[in-house]
Amino acid sequence: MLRYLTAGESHGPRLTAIIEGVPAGLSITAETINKDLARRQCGYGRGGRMKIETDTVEILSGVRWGETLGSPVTLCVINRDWENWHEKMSVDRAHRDDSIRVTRARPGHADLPGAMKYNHKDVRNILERSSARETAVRVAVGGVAKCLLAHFGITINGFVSAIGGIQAVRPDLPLAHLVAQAAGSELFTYDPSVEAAMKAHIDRMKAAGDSVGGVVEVVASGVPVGLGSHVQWDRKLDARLAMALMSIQAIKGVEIGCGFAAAATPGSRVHDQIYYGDDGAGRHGFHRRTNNAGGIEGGISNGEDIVVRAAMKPIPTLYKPLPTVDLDSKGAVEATVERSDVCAVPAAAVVAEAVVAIELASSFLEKFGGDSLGEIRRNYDSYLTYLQEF
Ligand code: EPS
Repeated sequence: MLRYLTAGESHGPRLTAIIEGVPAGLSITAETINKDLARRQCGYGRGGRMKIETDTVEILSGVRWGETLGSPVTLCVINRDWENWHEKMSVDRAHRDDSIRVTRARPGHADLPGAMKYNHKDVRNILERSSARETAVRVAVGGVAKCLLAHFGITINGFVSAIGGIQAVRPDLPLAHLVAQAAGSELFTYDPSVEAAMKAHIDRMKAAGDSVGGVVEVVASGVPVGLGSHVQWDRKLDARLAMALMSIQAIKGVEIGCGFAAAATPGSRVHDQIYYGDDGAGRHGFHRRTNNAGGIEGGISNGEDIVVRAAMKPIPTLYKPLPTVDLDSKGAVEATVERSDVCAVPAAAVVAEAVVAIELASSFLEKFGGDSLGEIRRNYDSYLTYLQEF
């Protein structure tokens, strides 16, 4: 099983993650991880911070001569903006300056509940850690997970499926086509017909000093039958994926497969019928011709693509701020305006890919676990042989 922690403030010197459970013998390079870090920085609707940063990962432990050792892997992403925050974010008491306290909590942000919980009279002490800047290093952790999964033919791809109520329709085309389409889209969407309308909506919201949410979709392909388990609540794969997705800043809803639509559809049209034989896509055995379950039944992967979606609320920092209450005076004021993005939904698609990859890699190691890649390969191959005979 993989486990990891992240540390770091948005305007501190760097973000750090320690991952434990990465098997020995896995090839990891910073270049592979950096491609995802660069994707996370893109997307229509991003703000000024992304012009300052060029996120790259530094691997500080657990890798020697390009391969993992089996020991904890430490990853680090530098915050270039730290240059502008040395004193304001200093660890040194001598730099304390109460005149720069933030006291006008933004509705929808962690500002007020965080300040009340941790007894801070400066909201910056909360917003620095609750910032979605933290997702940069989570994407780096996801990069390691993706490397592991790729060895076993598992790919993870994220898309934007809605922006501010404008719904993309997933074309009935092979996954590779959708991936290529999204890669060429500033909104990471697979539906070119709605892209102009989505951008126009973001522009309108920006002009109005407002912000925009949306929906991201992640498709994991090549996942074998049998990850997760029905036997205990915290071993269910869908439950784990939901928690991972929900842990991304600003995510307010998660669905697996047809999700909420299943509640309004008769069972005869929700449940994916089971067939045996050639599936027409080069696989032989049990398969389905529909995938309303999103690749998971009873908390167990069923061999179909895993399809999950997450709803992102609009970012709480509004350039036309909402009414709030000042922490000191308790008087009505306008919320603080921190530099922010109008829309970070495309970035959230990359982050969602990362957290799905981490959960799948963790479940994969739980099932086929071994200390080295070779040992996992032997376990996996013998499982595939067993499945063929099932
Ligand atoms: C982000 C960095 C942040 C924001 C955004 C995401 O940078 P800064 O606060 O310096 O502008 O752009 O974070 C938020 C929207 C938020 O509410 O915290 C990033 O690296 O993704």
